Amino acid sequence: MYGNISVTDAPKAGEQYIEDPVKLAEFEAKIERGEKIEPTDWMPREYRRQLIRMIEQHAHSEIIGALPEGTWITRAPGFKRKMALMAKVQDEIGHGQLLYSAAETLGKSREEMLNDLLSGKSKYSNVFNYPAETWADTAVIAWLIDAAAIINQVTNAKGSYAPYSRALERICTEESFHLKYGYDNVVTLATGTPKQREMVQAALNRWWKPIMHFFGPPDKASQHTATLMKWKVKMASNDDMRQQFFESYVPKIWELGLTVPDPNLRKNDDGVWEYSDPDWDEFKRVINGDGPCNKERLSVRKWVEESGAWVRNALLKPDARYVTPLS
Ligand code: FAQ
Repeated sequence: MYGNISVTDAPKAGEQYIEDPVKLAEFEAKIERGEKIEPTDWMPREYRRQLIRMIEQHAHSEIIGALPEGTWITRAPGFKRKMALMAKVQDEIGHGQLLYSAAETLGKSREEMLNDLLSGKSKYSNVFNYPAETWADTAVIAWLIDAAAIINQVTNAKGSYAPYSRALERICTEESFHLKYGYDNVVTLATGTPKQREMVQAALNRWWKPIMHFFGPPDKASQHTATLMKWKVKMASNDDMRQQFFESYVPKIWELGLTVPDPNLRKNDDGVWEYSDPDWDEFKRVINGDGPCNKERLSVRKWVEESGAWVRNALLKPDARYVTPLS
């Protein structure tokens, strides 16, 4: 359907390319009017490159993001929690599917994207490089990481690239169930036994810093925000989304009698939340492959790719006869 486009049209990072000024002006006027860009419309090479980078990273985050919670399916406390967690993990993989399809409309094949994930060329969200040590960690992930993702995705669903907007709208509907499921788990633990309260507080303490990093570096250090906001791919800056998160979720955390591991976190008279620097050096290490679980996450993904290859090959050759490996 989109076979007339090639990713080779996209410039490499840092490469300067002069676009046709008339086409560029028409494109920017269209974006200014709030119109959407479809895959077959003309677009600047840098717009295409940026979208591939961002949507691909988002897709990888969904499939790698299923892993920390996925490890708890067999250990979920009770049948209902197990069913709900299984459904959530399946949803995350489905989001990956939607997002890879959206990125493919820009001309990069899924195989190429997955190869770039495995080789470390392409990033995925920092948060999924930390372990889910206890059941309470899954509760915090499902409540607060899904909350952070919803803030980002509801905002960017209004963005200019139509296939990404459509995917985000669908994803947000499902994520809002995840958030309710996560909140229910956190409330259960926070209003439970002293041991359960202790577990959920410890989990919140562990996840706070990765969640602060989730929204990306401060605006003054963000490389891509200016370009992405100019073309309405990103509809709010990293700092604005972080502020939105404080505003919506810190009061809810406090309401449950839980605390946030940042003694400087407070809302100033001007309505702006003040917070401590969340160690941006750690953020850089984690997103560049040196977090607590980066190697484990990629090795699981590699194993999945290899062990599922026969299924994909079979699907590509519907007439061939295969014997299902039994061991
Ligand atoms: N993690 O110039 P900026 C989910 C990189 S989905 C890793 O500010 P930008 C669902 C950035 O790529 C979660 N890397 O970048 C779920 C760039 O490096 P590059 C994912 C990060 O693009 C829930 C460099 O730093 N969501 O959670 C991160 O303007 C529960 C400079 O940064 C999305 O991907 C980070 N947190 O803004 C699943 C949403 N932040 O590429 C399972 C779409 C920055 O030049 C369980 N993406 N970097 O090598 C976005 O909205 C944006 O890309 C940002 C970053 C806001 C993430």
